[in-house]
Amino acid sequence: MDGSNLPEVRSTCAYCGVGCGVLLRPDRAGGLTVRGDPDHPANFGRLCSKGTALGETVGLEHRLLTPRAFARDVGWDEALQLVADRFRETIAAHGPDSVAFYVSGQLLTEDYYVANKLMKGFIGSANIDTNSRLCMASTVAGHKRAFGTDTVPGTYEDLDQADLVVLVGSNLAWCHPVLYQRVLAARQARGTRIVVIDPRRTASCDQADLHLALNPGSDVALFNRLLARIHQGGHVQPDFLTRTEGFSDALHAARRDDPIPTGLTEAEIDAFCDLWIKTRRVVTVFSQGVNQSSCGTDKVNAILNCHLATGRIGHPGMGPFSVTGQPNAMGGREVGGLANALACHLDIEDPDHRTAVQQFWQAPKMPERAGLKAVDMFRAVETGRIKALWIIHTNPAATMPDADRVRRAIARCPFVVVSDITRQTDTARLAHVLLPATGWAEKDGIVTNSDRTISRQRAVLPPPGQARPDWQILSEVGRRMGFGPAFRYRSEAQIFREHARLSALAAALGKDFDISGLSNLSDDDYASLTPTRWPVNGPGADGRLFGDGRFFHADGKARFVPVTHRGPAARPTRDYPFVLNTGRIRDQWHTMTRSGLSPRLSGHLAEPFLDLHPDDALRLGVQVADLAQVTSPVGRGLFRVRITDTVRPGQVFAPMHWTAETAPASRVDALVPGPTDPVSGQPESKAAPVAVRRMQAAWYGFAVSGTAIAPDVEYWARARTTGGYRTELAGCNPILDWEATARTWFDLPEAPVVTVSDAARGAHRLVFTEGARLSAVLFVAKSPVALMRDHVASLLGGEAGAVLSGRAAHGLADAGPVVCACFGVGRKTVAQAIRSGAARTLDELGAAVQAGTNCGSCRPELAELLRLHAPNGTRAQNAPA
Ligand SMILES: Nc1nc2c(c(=O)[nH]1)N[C@H]1C(S)=C(S)[C@@H](COP(=O)(O)OP(=O)(O)OC[C@H]3O[C@@H](n4cnc5c(=O)[nH]c(N)nc54)[C@H](O)[C@@H]3O)O[C@H]1N2
Ligand SMILES: Nc1nc2c(c(=O)[nH]1)N[C@H]1C(S)=C(S)[C@@H](COP(=O)(O)OP(=O)(O)OC[C@H]3O[C@@H](n4cnc5c(=O)[nH]c(N)nc54)[C@H](O)[C@@H]3O)O[C@H]1N2
Ligand code: SF4
Ligand SMILES: [Mo]
Repeated sequence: MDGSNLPEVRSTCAYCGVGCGVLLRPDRAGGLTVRGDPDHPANFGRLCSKGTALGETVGLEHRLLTPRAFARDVGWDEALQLVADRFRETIAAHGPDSVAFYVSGQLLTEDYYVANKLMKGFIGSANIDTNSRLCMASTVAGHKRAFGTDTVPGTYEDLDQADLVVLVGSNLAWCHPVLYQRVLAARQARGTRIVVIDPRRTASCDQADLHLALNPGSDVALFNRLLARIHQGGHVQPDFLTRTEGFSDALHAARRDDPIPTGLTEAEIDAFCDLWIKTRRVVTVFSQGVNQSSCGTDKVNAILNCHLATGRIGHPGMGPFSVTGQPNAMGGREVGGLANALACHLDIEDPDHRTAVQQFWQAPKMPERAGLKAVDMFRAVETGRIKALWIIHTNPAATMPDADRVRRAIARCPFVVVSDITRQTDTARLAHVLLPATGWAEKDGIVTNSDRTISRQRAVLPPPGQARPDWQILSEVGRRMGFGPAFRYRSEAQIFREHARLSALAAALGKDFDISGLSNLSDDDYASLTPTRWPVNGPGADGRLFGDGRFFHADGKARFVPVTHRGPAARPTRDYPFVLNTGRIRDQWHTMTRSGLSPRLSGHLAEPFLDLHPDDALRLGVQVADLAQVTSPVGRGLFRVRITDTVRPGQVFAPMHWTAETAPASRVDALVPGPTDPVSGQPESKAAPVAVRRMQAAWYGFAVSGTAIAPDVEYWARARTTGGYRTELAGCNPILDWEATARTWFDLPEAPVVTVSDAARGAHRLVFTEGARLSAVLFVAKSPVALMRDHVASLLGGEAGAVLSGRAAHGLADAGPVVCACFGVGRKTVAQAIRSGAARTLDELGAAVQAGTNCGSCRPELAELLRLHAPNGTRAQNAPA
C-alpha cells in the first residue's frame, strides 16, 4: 500500500536525552518512515543511527498484546482489579511502606506524574524510585548541593558557542551522537577544542586534542588540581565569588588533594589545566563515568566548583553540562520521580512543600520521609519488607547491579506487576501480572531533554492488541483502589495542565521549575505544542540559569563543596585483579528490546564482548575471538575477547546490553556488586573488581536460522539479521551427534540436511534446506569459528549451494560487519575502498561507498579505519565531519 499521501507527524525520538525531533509517516501497513525534524532545536534535522532505524522497531512480533495474570491471558478488568486488590490488601495488612513502584526515565511526563501522585499522595508511601537512580542521581544530588536546585544551567547552543568542550566520563560520539555532531560542527566553524577524560579511548577521542586516560574513579583528584591551579594563577572571579559560600574550604580540600591517584603525568595535567584556564568559553559535559560511581556526587561537585570559581556558568558557550541519558530523564526529575523528591522540584522532607502538594492534590496522606532508593528497594524486596512491587518501563532484573540477586529477590516477592511493551524480558518473566503498554509510536505525551526543552511525542500508529498508555493503567488502578476523584483523567493534556499548575505553586515556594505558563493550554494547544524550554516564566529568558548569580539556596547563593579523592569502593585484589568498566555501544539501546529488533543496528556489534589490553591477553594466554570467563565476588559471565589498546592494562570493558533473552551467560550486571554513593544512592556500575581467564570450550559454533534459537549450552548470543537470526555458540562438553542436536536447536525434525564433517579436526558444517532454499546452517569447530559471518547470514532463505564453503561465492563481495548502519556498509567494504586509494578522507569515503553520509554516527569509526588501512605514502587525513 502506498502511504506517501499520509501527512508527516512531528514527534520526538524514542531513545536518548538529546531529544531529537522526528517526522514520522505511517505506511498504513503498521510501519513508519522516519526523518529528522529540520525545525527541532535539538537536532535541526539530524538523526543518529538509532533514530534513523526507528521504523524497523515498531513491529508487533515481540509485543505484549494482552494483560496476563498468573501465566494466562486475562481481560483488563480482571487484571486491573487484581492489581488494585492486591495492593490494597497488602497496604491494609502491612502498611503503605510494604509496597513499591520501580519506574523509568523513559516514561512520559504524564505517566510519571500519575505514578508519583498515586504512590506519594494516595498510597502514602515514598517507595517509588526510578532507573534514574542508576543514571542521574549523583548529578541531581550534586546540583542540589551546589545550586540549591537540580537544574542544568546551560543549553545546547552553548555547545555551538564553546571554544573548549571537555567530555568527562561521556562517550558523546556514541551515546549522544547528534550533540557530538554539534560539537564537531563548532570545531569546524570556530576551532573548538575537545578534551576527553575517560579511562578508555572511545570513539569520542577521535577528534580530541587531548585524551586523559585517568585511573577509574579519580576525577575528583583531577578537578581538585584544576581548582587549585585556578586559584594559584589568579583566575578566580571575585565578583562571582560574592554570590557563593564555601570557597576557602573547597580550595583547602583541593590543595590538600594529590593528583597522583589519577595516574596521569604532570605534563598531561598541566596541559589540561592550562587549556581549561585560558579558555573562558568552556563547557564541561559529564555523564555516567561521573555519575555511576561510589563518589559520583563528589565528582559532580568537583566539576561545579571549577565553574563557580571562574563564574563560567549561565553565559553563552560556558558551563557545566550534565547530559541526560533517557528521553525523559529530565521530565522524571521535574515530576519528582525519585524516592527523595516531590513533584516540581519540591522536597518531600520539607513540611511546607509537603503541605502545599498535599492540598493541591487533596491527598489523604503524604509520607514525611524519603522512600527506598533503588538498591535498597530491591534489598527490601529480598528481605520481604516489600510485598507488592510494580515495575514500569524498565528491566531491573538485567540492569540493576548484582542482577542475579535482584532477579532472585523479585522471584521471591509475593506479588509482582510488570508494565511493558515486550512479552518476554528478564523482568517480565518474573511477573505475576503483565500489563501491556502502548509503545513510543502509539502514545501521546511530553518529554524534556537535556537542555530543559519540552517536546511532544505523538501517536502515529494505533494501539496494538489491548495495549493502553501507562497513565491510563495507573489511573485505573488508582480509581479501583478507591482514589477516584484524583485519578479521573480523560487525556494527557489534562494531566499536563495539572502538572503545570502545580509548578506555579513550586515557583511561589521559591523553586525554579516553572511551567505555569503552560497551565492553560487548550487540548488543541497541547496537540500542537512546539518545543518549549523551561523556565517558561521567570528568570533565564535566554534559556540559561545562574549567570546572574541567583541560586536557590535559602540565601540565594551557590555553595562550593569541599571534596577529596576517594576512588572506587572496591579495589582490585589478588583474586580479582582487573577493574571491569561497563557502558554502551553505538547502535543498541539498553536491554535491546527495541533496538535489537533492527537488523542493521544489530549488525554493528552482534555479540557481547570484553575489551582486553594486549599485554593482559598475552599474560593470560587469551587470543582474539576466544571467550573469556569473567568472575567477580557476586557473579560470572562469558564474553568474546577483543584485544585492544583502547583499554589500559588491568582494565577491561564490557557492554551492558545483553540479557537472558539474547545471551544468558553475558549479563554484565551479574558481575557488578554496585556499592552506592553515600549521598545519591547511585550504584558504582563502572568499577567492579573481576578475574579474567580463558574459557576452556570443547567446541565453538555459529548458526544462522529463520527462527530464534535458545540452546541449552554454556554460551550463546543471538542477533537479528535481515532474514532471521545469527547465533554464536560454545560449549564445554563434547557433543557426539551434531545432526540430532542441531535438529533440536532449530526445531527442524524433518528438514533435509547436508553435513560435511572432519571428525579428526572436530569441524562440522550442517546445512538445512526447505526446497532449494537455505533454512538453517550450523558451523562447528574446535577453535572459534572463522567465517564470513555477515555473508553467511545474508544467504538465509536463498540458494543453499554457496554456504557449504563458508566463503563468499565467486563474484559476491563479503562486506564484513556493518559499520555504517544507515547504508549497511560493511567494515571490509570500507577497508577495501581505503586500501585501493579511492578514499583518503571521510568525504572521499562517502563519495566512494556512501558510508557516513547520512546520520554520521559512524564517522569516528570510519576515521579509525582510515588510519588503520591507509596505503603507505597516502597519510589519512583527519578531516573534521
Ligand atoms: N547508543 C546508546 N546511546 C545511549 C544509550 C544506550 O543504551 N545506547 N543510553 C542512554 C543513557 S540512559 C545514558 S545514561 C547515556 C550514557 O552515556 P555515557 O555516559 O556517555 O555512556 P557510558 O558508555 O555508560 O559511559 C561513558 C564513559 O564513562 C567512562 N568511564 C568509566 N569510568 C570512568 C571514570 O572513573 N571516570 C571517567 N571520567 N570516565 C569513566 C567509560 O569508559 C565510558 O566510555 O547514554 C544514552 N545514550
Ligand atoms: N553495568 C551497567 N548497568 C547499567 C548501566 C551501565 O552503564 N552499566 N546504566 C544504567 C542506566 S544509566 C540506565 S538508564 C539503565 C537502563 O536500564 P533499563 O531501563 O532497565 O533498560 P531498558 O532496556 O531501557 O528497559 C526499558 C523497558 O521498558 C519497556 N518499554 C518500552 N517502551 C515502553 C512503554 O512505552 N511503556 C512501558 N511500560 N514499557 C516500555 C522495554 O520493552 C524494556 O523492557 O541501566 C543501568 N544499568
Ligand atoms: S541522538 Fe540519536 S538516539 Fe538520541 S535522540 Fe537523537 S536520533 Fe535519537
Ligand atoms: Mo541512563
